Amino acid sequence: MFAMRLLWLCVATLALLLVLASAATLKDTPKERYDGYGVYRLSVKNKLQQAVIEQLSQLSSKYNIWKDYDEHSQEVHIMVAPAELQHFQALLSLHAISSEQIIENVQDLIDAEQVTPAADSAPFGWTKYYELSEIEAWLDSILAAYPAVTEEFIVGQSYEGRTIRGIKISHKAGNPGIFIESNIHAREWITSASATWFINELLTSQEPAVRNLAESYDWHIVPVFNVDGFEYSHAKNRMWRKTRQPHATNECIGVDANRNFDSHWLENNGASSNPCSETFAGDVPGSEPEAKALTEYLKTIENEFSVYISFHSYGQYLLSPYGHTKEEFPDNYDDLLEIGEAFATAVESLPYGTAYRYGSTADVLYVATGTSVDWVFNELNKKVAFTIEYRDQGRYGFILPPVQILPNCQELMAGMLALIDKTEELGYL
Ligand code: 0X9
Ligand code: ZN
Repeated sequence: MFAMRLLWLCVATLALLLVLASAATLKDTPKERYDGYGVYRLSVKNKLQQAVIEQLSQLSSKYNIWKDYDEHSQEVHIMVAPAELQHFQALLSLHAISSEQIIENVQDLIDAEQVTPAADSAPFGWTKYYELSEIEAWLDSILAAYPAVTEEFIVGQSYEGRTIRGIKISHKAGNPGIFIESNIHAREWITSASATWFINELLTSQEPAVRNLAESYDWHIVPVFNVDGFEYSHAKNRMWRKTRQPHATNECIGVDANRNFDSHWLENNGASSNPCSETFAGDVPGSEPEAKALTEYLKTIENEFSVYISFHSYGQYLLSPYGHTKEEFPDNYDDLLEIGEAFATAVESLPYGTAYRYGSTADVLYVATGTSVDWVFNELNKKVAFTIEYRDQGRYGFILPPVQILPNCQELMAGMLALIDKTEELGYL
């Protein structure tokens, strides 16, 4: 008996040590640096050029796709390691691919992103970006401050054992529901900054239109969905996109969670089967505990929401289904376009004049399969589901300067008010 207890104690201590050790590794190992890394806008005119870039993007330690090829812009944004530059330039000229440098030194932007106003001593705000623990502490304070109208919900656990948390804001029973999922892509930091701002507005704004938004709908909001990836993007690698689960015997870690859902999974080249690709779909649909947890959770609250929105950056788009094909469009595509137009017009009418394009993902951007939005639309049969791709169009890309957080949030609110108004007018809410 005593020996048994001792054995258990040893096992428990060992497990604790392992957890502590892995937590320590993340903090102790140095951060990935991006000195001299440039980002280039390539103009891609034919299939051969497309194939060359596709090949480059497989060399994941040297090249990183920031924005995939789309037929409208006929552009790719790609980050290149300094040691590769000569080879890269030679390849471009060999294949007559014209290019323009849009970011000279990614590390400079990462450094500048950390410089925040000295006067900003508030515990939480929207003039800087916060880590997961800070966002969670803020969420706790909000839940404590507004107990009558807020409630925490748990989507599930991540691969590394973190809890994926959400907040429900409800002023009365029977309200139609809107679900917001944010930061499924780790490096898209503006998405969780915008989600927390939006939560705060719903709870504190005195504007009649915002009060109406807050009180007439139930909001289910997950500010940071890809918790492992987000933590990793802060602690280790600012440019991390995927989840953190290792796959097979491969050295490349993680899956594009937004390709891992069971809707046209891995069809039509809308994702990659290569574990080193930034759009790796996973070994099977739902291979990622995060994606699996979200689908299970959404099924349990299926009757509690009618609109689904996923926050991303960058590019300035409001994207609707389908992602898997541009040969077909949803039955209610005209309505989705009308909602898109309302959103874009409202955003553009602000003094910033920021232009958003709208339409189906596959038509306006590129074919993407196994996305959360398409799963909700196709499998849960929710008729209004969108992806918002926030600022900008490549000047800063994923490293949107903190001074742009608030302007981006104002655009979100203007767009969201118009989106919900139009959705209601068309009878979906
Ligand atoms: O490729 C993606 O997953 C999204 N773009 S991003 O640059 N943020 O990675 C677009 C996905 C939108 N598509 C659908 N939800 N169908
Ligand atoms: Zn994204």
